[in-house]
Amino acid sequence: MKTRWLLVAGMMCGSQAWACGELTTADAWVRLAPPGAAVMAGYLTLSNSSEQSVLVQGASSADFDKAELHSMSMDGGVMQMRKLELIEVKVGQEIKLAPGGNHLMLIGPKRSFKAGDQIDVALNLCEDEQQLVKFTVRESAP
Ligand SMILES: [Cu+2]
Repeated sequence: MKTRWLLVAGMMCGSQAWACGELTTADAWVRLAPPGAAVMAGYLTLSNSSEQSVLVQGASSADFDKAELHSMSMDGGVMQMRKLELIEVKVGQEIKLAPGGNHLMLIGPKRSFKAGDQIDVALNLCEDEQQLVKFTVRESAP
């Protein structure tokens, strides 16, 4: 009995990994930061018009030491940021990462940026898929 359950669980995991949906991204931008800033914040709109939900499990960029998904909230008048392990984009759902809310935290820039520069970011989706998104460096939201 126990063996059979393990087998079923294994098959379900397998089909889930295979059935990762696709994301459409829009308005991907990174806020221009003063020279020497340790972090930069990226924003974009994620929408899922596929047949399967999509888990965004983090991100990476060759231009930064690391990238994390963060939430932002007011806690007793103090702005708090927390690392999110994942963001789920359900079928038909649109999720905006925007100033004051969820964002992509780009940590440890490896070069300097000016407005108009492009930053390539790979979003880690589902088990082991990646989607490349081009962010534009801007002084304010598009
Ligand atoms: Cu952050």
